[in-house]
Amino acid sequence: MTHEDAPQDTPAFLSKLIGPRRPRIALMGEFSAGKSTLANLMIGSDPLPVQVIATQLPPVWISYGTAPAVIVDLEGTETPCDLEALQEASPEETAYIRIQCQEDILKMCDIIDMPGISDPNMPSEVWERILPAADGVIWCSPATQAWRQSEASVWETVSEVIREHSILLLTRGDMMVSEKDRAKVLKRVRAETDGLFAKTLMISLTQARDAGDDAQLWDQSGAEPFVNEFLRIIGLLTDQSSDGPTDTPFQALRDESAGATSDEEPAPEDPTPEQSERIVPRRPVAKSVRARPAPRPDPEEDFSWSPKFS
Ligand SMILES: Nc1nc2c(ncn2[C@@H]2O[C@H](COP(=O)(O)OP(=O)(O)OP(=O)(O)O)[C@@H](O)[C@H]2O)c(=O)[nH]1
Ligand SMILES: [Mg+2]
Repeated sequence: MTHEDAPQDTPAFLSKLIGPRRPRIALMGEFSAGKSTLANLMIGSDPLPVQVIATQLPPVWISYGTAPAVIVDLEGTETPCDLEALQEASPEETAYIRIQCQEDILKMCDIIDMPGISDPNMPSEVWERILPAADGVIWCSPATQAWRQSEASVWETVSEVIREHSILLLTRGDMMVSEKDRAKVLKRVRAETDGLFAKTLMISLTQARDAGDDAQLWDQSGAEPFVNEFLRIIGLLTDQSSDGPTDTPFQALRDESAGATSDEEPAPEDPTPEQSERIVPRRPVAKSVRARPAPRPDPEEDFSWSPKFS
């Protein structure tokens, strides 16, 4: 079979995602598992309209920048869209909705908020076709009915390289009756998913969201170990660029950050000048908690971020 005869199963919109880029983390799980609440917790709710977090949409790809929202179709063609009218994006014809905002976490990675894996209103192709674009996944599963067969069978189809950069997050930790129950569920799910995720953790997204300056509630929510693991994975994904082939997107990003010039066009999903900023993961902290040293401190840059928890 010649190269020309090879099956072209990469959707056109994916082939158009070229150029330097940041790591991409997809938020996945069953319907109503907490994906959008997590996206909101990580990014901060201010720049995102209620529609983005409260309704069922095709994948919402959120990256750093100021470009207006667009609907990207399966060919990769972009159509400007009103944030108030995102519902008009037809799941069958939409690859993803692209939203940009200037929140610091988005200087480290793009976040793709996926529809639920067995949402009756969303054909599975809607999330299946964009999954190859992701470098890692945060899989949300409600602790009260954690890790169902339907979730396990989808996860089986995900490549090992993505799994190594993925977290299983048992949400609704606040709904567990006792500490003993929490430990029991965690133990069971960790045994069932052994080797399938970088880490399995329990969290209460609502407590983390509501913690604000309340360090105790933040600790209780289980958000801190999650943030640490998230930063570790982003660090890994960012570091990989130094080991991989020179034409990897991450390598291009590093070259730019080191001051090298590039002939490449800016990535279509992130055409802003901030593109070239060096990615230095720092420990995010709740407002009242003192920052600890960064894993890879860069004295020339004061780049840290503090997720919105209120
Ligand atoms: N008590 C509690 N409620 C939560 C938690 N996480 C999410 N919820 C609630 O669960 C509901 C669904 O959350 P979403 O974030 O919309 O879930 P989703 O996975 O994005 O749902 P779809 O996009 O419709 O598949 C919301 O009412 C959240 O407030 C949690 O940790 N604890
Ligand atoms: Mg959602």
